[in-house]
Amino acid sequence: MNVHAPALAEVLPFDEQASAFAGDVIGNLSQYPKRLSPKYFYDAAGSELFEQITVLPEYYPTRTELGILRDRGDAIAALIPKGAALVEFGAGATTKVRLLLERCDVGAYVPVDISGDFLNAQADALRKDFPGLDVYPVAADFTAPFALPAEIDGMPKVGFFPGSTLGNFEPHEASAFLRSARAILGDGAQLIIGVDLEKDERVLYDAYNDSAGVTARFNLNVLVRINRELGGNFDLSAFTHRSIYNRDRHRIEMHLISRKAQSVRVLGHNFSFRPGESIHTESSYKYSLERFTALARAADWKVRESWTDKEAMFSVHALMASG
Ligand code: AVJ
Repeated sequence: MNVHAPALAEVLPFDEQASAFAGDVIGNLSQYPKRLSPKYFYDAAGSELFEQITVLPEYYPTRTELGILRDRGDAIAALIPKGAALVEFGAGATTKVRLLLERCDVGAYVPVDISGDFLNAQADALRKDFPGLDVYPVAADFTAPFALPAEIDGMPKVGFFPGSTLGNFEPHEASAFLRSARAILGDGAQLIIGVDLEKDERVLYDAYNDSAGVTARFNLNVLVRINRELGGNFDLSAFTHRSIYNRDRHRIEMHLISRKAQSVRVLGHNFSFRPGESIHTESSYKYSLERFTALARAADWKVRESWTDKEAMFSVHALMASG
């Protein structure tokens, strides 16, 4: 469902990103069950909360993936051809890519992210620490097709997609993303990708229900953002954070549960909630090595090498374009 421009013009300096956000929110809250896309968690406050999540004792993915990139960094870097263009899908903190850049001789680094401001700050920091590295930031939503900068034409391409962001996609979207990355990077490309693994349910549960309540604030922040950017009137105290592991679908689900019967207005639309009704705000799929390999193959990638930590909590894969 699309929001009409005149309805938005009253509340917002109208631009494309705001309009996509508005359209998604109105459309997704109009459905049953209600949902919101996890890509909207990451405004400035949400990105800061996510950084806090990554260092929580219960949240194992970030530190485990960093451990793999450190311990196996030389083997991973050895797969990256000299002079390759390293294209990072969704560039957050630069900690992970630095582990690769320190170990290989790339021709260019291309961070792709929806948030342009963040990208430029990050590009400047990298240029300072890696003098001589050509950085070509691309401000784009990497879940849709985008063009690579002409400067990297002719360089071998290596994609980098850490953080198990793939887990946020529904299986059909994950497969579409892998295909689109394959098309964007082209023949002969590689993709280094971090994927969170299925494991003990208690460990999964705790990682998304931390005792300090940071994940709850992260989840609720999307309502704060709707209130601010779309003139919504969500009462934060009337919603509770809940994460559950859905075993049949191999995924953590985050929800915001309405504590009471209530009605909320966003951009002139009314949304009513029953007591206990949920907004499904995120799915975080957990893969087995077999299911990930099958997914990659179906999207014309071949698994060249895979690495996990000792306890097989998290995995990093080097894929090669096939087909
Ligand atoms: C950034 C999508 C990998 O799913 O673990 C962390 C986001 N959500 N805690 C994840 C998140 C709640 C995270 N990803």
